[in-house]
Amino acid sequence: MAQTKIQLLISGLIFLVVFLGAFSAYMFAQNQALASNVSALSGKVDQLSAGGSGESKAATRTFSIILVMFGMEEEEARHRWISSSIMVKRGDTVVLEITNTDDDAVHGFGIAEYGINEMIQPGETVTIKFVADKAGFFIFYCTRPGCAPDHAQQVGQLIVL
Ligand SMILES: [Cu+2]
Repeated sequence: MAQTKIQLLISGLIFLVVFLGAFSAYMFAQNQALASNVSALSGKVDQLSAGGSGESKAATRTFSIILVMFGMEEEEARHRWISSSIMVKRGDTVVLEITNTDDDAVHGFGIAEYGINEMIQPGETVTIKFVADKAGFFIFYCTRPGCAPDHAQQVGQLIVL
């Protein structure tokens, strides 16, 4: 009886060791895949701006970001940043030309980690220039609470590789 329990315990332990081994191998492979995806993306950003040279040099990258309104009534209107996702390389100089197409409300544009907080009047375009010296994933958002009922959904992302 005692022997059966010990046998059961040992086979349980063996199973656990094999399972953990397989799991770590799987996680390691996932990590490698992610790392190679990031470096492939990084190369893509270079190609896009340098016309296919693939060289890794800091560049100036300009983007248009337009706050677009969907829906007729202000109460139901949905505001979205288009483009809502921009990607650069660390060290790049980023120029954002941001337009507020909402005729009725002032909106703002902020990226907390980069100390950016600009007010944009209805119909106005504001240009922001900064060096993307921090790598990571940053949310950009409207900085004018109360601009519209969907204020909290006025978000996008800056990815710095
Ligand atoms: Cu807003």
